[in-house]
Amino acid sequence: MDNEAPAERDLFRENGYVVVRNAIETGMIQAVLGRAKALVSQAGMLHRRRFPRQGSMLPTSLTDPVWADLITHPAIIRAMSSLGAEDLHWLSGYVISKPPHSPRLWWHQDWWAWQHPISCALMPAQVSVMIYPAGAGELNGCLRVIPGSHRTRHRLHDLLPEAHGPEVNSIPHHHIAYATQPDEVSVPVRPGDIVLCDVRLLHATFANPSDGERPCVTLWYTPGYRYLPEEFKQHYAQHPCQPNAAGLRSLPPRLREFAIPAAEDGELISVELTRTPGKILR
Ligand SMILES: O=C(O)CCC(=O)C(=O)O
Repeated sequence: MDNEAPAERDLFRENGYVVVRNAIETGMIQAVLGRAKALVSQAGMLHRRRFPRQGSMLPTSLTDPVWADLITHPAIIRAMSSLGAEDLHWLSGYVISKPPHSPRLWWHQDWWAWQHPISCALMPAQVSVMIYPAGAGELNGCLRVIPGSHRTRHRLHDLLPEAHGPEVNSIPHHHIAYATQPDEVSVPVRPGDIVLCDVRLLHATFANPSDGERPCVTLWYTPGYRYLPEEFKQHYAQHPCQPNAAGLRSLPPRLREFAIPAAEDGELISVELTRTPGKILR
């Protein structure tokens, strides 16, 4: 992997995503699949109906042994360092289980501070790692991405509703937010593969017309915590997936170092949430 690092990094910088094949061993993938299925089976109908296209948004945490092993998995850390991560911390993570017979997920990107100059950095403030423990293909809802859209304006940027905003689930099915794009690339994966995505990348999924769930675990990391502006550090420290102060103290040191350090006492600086890129993205 070390010899490949520059190639991985160049691909990630250019396309906004990279796939690492066979990164996670079968035993770990089986544990992840079991844990994801258990969480989904416990989730009530109300939760699942809130996410008709994703299927669920069930939080993971560093205090759960399976999630802790996945979050700190050596293959993920290696992949992140090959992209240039210098001070890696885990932000959050969710089980997103796309239900049988569910429609496409809309095109969106997940960055939330487009007003800030950090939005133009070569290395994003956040990188997601997506693991599909049962695999995923075009016939059961795998990922679609628009390479390069993390740093270059795309016509969709001016046409999409706010990602994860209140109206996004009620856009009509013929809206461009679901449409096949001439420059899209599909990302089929096998169970041990991992997909690393720049938070700014436009992505969507195929529909899942199959009879089975298509589980995904999305883990969010910040690759350069020490370089983040103070208000971003404070924002991340308050994320509900992060352990509280007592939980943080109870973690073994190898896990604690992956958490976001608790915010220091003092004035809290608020961060504006701007989910749609303005002129900053050319
Ligand atoms: O389900 C997937 O494969 C991706 C989900 C996603 O992009 C999201 O929920 O923001």
